[in-house]
Amino acid sequence: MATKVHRAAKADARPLPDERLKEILYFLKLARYFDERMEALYRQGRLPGAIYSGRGQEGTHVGVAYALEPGDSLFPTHRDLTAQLTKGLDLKRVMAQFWGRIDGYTRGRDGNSHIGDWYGAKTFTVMSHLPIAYPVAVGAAWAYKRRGEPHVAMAICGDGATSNGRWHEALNWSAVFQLPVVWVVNNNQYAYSTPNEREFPVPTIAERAAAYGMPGVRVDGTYVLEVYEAAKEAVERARQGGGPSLIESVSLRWRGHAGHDPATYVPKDLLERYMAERDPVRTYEEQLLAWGVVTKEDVAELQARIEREFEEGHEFALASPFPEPGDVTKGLWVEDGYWRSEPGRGGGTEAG
Ligand SMILES: Cc1ncc(C[n+]2csc(CCOP(=O)(O)OP(=O)(O)O)c2C)c(N)n1
Repeated sequence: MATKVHRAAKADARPLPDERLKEILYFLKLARYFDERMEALYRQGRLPGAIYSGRGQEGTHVGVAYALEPGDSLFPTHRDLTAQLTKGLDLKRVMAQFWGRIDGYTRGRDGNSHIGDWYGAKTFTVMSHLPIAYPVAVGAAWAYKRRGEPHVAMAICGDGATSNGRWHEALNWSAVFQLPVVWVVNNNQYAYSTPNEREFPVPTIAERAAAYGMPGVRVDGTYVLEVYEAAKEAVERARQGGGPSLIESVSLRWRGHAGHDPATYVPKDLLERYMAERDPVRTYEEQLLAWGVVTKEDVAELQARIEREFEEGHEFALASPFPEPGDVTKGLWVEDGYWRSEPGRGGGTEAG
């Protein structure tokens, strides 16, 4: 069955130079391949810990993160590893993390996507309590404003997390103080098994922005460029002192909450429709082919590169040692006036 290209393939519709459009394709395809391979390894019993698929949601993850500059910060959830990779996380260290090894971002303390890289990619470590990243992003954005720094904070959560009081407090505070922050809701239409109509009494999440006096927009999360353009506009508005914005990006996840959840609560015909007609990776690839931005050979080369990088990451992870039990408190504390990012290796940031 032929797949529809989402938008008319018009030359003047390209929002970015070709090289950057190709880079977005790289991140989308990396996300999909990583997700599929990690699930296969998990099901074969070769990957310990937990996996949280973002399949079908790649357009949101890549689109929002790609709109940030290196000095901006991202406050993600367990679901947003692809957004973190787009922001600059190192694939090898991510894989070492999943196998609980010392080269992972938490140096072997965890075995899943509860990670971040504050001093490098500027992504804040994922915390379980949803949507706790939102109030922490308020703090970062407030600091940027008070110090006069030109940075923007962006936080992501799912639709279910918007029912938690912290979500509303964060939006309210950010609007009262006109903070440089972008609020992203990655709406996959279900919070675990609870559908949107049981989560909130208004038709969309985006329209809740009006209650906090900020712009709210609803975008098609299966079309990465639509997500990117909305995010870019919100990020630049925040940077120029225009305050916070809310972006609701709608898609449908192809997998359940985590590796153990078969998601039988999602209607089969809805899922099949999304998979056949609104695959964010395939439709974007087809769009770039239609625009002449890539050839079929370029796409094959990109795929081969991604598969090679995955294999290298896997080998790196398995070769990395497990942590020593005595390392458990290292890297968590100030030692000799420095925050230690690496146990006993020095080179940390001076503690204030
Ligand atoms: C405060 C809080 N309550 C419950 C949970 C358990 N929990 C983890 S994910 C999840 C579903 C969240 O749904 P949604 O916010 O839509 O995000 P999604 O998982 O679909 O990306 C729940 C209830 C949690 N982590 N934090």
